Amino acid sequence: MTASCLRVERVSLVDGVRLAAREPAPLAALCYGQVPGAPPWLSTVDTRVLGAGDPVVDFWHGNTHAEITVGSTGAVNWRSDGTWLWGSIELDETKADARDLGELAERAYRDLFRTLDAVRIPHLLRIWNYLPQINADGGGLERYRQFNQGRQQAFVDAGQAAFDGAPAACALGVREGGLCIRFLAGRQAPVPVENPRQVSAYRYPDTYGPRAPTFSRAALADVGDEVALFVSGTASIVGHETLHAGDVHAQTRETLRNLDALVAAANATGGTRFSVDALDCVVYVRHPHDVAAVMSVIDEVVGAPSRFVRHAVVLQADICRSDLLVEIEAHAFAPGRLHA
Ligand code: 3EB
Repeated sequence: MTASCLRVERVSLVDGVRLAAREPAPLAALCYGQVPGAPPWLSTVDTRVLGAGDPVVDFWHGNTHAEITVGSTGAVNWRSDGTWLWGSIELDETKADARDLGELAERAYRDLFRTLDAVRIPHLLRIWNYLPQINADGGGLERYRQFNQGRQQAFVDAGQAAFDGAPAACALGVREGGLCIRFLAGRQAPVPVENPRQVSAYRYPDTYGPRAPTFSRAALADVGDEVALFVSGTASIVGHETLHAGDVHAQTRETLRNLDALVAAANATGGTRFSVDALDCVVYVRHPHDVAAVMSVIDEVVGAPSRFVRHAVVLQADICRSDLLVEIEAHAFAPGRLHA
């Protein structure tokens, strides 16, 4: 069923530059790592690649036979093959005259929802958020908490699912640059998945900020005769509390336990057979000197020969709670069908 085909091809930047010239053009190219003078077809995530790694590109391919329409709606640059919609927002905070990061996020998300209306692809599946100075004080409130205020407000104002049914997401901190948001939307509502070990993020108590973060722990979507799994940023949180503050080994183990629980919950929901060792992941590490420790735990628990380890992208980034040292997000495809 090519009608809703979607797949991701993860390649090195060097191969990516070569492959970008291919026809048909991909729906999107999300590049992890710093690329001075990045070509316009690359959506870059401006963070350091850790370990021996070079920048990596995830090519998102939609319907190979459909023509790609390109447009912009407010702050959103978007591409669509008629079935899938990829959007990219970059807002320079120093130039936008927003009161704070919350107001900027609210505007960004307002334009995001206008884009879904304009392109008529209504359902958000996955969002990538990159916030400059995520843990810094924004004038009485941490900037991540301000972001959460504006994000949730925009969801509510647009009549979008801000609680149950929210899309999968991640929110990481980058040192400099603007507010950077990427998103993938489709024609069918995703099936949200929560982690039984964790309080849903949209139900976090207000000790983590006046408005809760807006995301589901994971989302499932039909993609032809396969099911796509989008795993949100996952960290060492049990219930709603951070565990193992200051212990990067234990945080990595706890994060992997959460991924296990989440994949089991996804399989129970969708009748699929995803497994952690076959996920394509991105590992965010706060302190570059922790990368060896993080990877040694992952090697030991998941297995060094696994696809998870072989395809892992390891990046330096700040995590949305200042006591979190590591966070892992992922996607995967497996045979199955959610909706008849
Ligand atoms: C957590 O579980 C860790 O604000 O969009 C993970 C994934 C986290 C997404 C977001 C935040 C977000 O709360 C942080």
